[in-house]
Amino acid sequence: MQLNNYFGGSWQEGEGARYTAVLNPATGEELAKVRLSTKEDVDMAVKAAKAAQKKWALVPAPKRADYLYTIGNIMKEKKEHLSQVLTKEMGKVIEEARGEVQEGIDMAFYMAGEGRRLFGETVPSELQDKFAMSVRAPIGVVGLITPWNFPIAIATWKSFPAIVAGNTFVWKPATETPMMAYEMALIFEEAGLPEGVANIVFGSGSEVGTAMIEHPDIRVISFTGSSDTGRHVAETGGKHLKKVSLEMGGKNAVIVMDDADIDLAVEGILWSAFGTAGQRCTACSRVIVHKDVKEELEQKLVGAMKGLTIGNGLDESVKIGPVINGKALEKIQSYIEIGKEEGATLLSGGNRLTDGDFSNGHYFEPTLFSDVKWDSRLAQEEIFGPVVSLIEVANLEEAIEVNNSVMYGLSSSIFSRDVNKVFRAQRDLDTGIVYVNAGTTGAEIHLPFGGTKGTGNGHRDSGVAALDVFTEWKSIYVDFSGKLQRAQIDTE
Ligand code: UN1
Repeated sequence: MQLNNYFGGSWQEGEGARYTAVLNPATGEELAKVRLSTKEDVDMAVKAAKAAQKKWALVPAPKRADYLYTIGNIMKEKKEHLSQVLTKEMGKVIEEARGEVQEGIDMAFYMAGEGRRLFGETVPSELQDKFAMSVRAPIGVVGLITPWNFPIAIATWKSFPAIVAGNTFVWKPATETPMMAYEMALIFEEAGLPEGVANIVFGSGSEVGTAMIEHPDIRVISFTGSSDTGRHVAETGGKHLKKVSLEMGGKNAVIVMDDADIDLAVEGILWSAFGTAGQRCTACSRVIVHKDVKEELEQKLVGAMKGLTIGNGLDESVKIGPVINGKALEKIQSYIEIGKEEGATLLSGGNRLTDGDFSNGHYFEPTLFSDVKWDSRLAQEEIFGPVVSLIEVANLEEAIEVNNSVMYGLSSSIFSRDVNKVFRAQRDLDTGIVYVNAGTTGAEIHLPFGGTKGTGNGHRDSGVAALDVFTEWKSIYVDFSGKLQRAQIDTE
């Protein structure tokens, strides 16, 4: 199978194009070849998007939304197929793949509902016989750059609000997960989405991503990915005066207080730290624990971790799948060494799995370090793998301070039965998402998703906030007095 650019409603075969292999991270099997697009390809995709945009913007929003209802229904019908492809391509276990596809379906119906809202504002004018309002206007052609860890959900977070708001888009999915983009293109076609509304290019961030950001006809870049790439997107976007929305890393913590339900906390930590093999921006990678319950938590966590089955995510009994590729494995391994050098205690895991069935995939044991210093590299840097650091604290104030000590601010959580502690924590934890008595993952699509500090640049995916990225506020004054009235001028 060969995956090609998709624009103007058709697949672009292209002579002499370069391709790279898409590999199943669980088995090493080649699933497809994906085209490495060029700057010229980006230009053609933008042309197709631009040619379609004016007409698309004139389609009334409730009618644009009808396409999203159809898309959501097709995704529902294809849910199992999409989940299977997702697990094969990305590695996450099938139960989580189904969850991710569901997230996309939810987004389709949620944003379809926005087609009948897209609320603006009417406000009184300071002049008599003058009407003032602000409406959300489409922006034009928007660029979407999405990561491999949530190849379908994050694509829907960006493309569906773009569609309902009257934009057309050029989308560059991660090179590791182009098959999900191919599947989405098939769904767009089946739904009858007009040609040129959805356009897809593949390839590297440095070549294709940069060409998108620099393209004069792309007005918005919505990016989710690593902090390093995000910084480049912001710099290049800034130079070209683009509206840039960034969603980047996390170093999310679960706080466990001395009055917490420890068994519940263990479940929350396991799910949010080791689900998706720790490859979520929202993954728990620090546990900040009150000293009085540290030992109990350690024992229970180590015990529970032994019960986590590792393997190919297509097997329903498997809880932890592979990580995405060899490079990710190397990075994780390097942090194991860093942790040891920094004097942390390795309580469980720490190794790559290479025997038998594991030999062709990229498997890493769930790993728990304890006695980690809050300011060590292990506790401060994003690892993006199944590695958790336990940090001991003496009280809530210290827990909050440690939580806030990292450069990121995506998600945080507190386990406590004390309502005063919980309310103090939700106010003082400096993250865009806070959970009480639940792990750090599992955000729902109708609430804003994003983080403070180094996680982003103030924009949000999901929820009604996503529309702020994909619309421009337009203020309109209608004077029906029949004479020239001047604001701010004292005419008395
Ligand atoms: C991500 O890891 O980038 O909140 C997205 C969650 C999921 C989305 C994660 N709903 O964990």
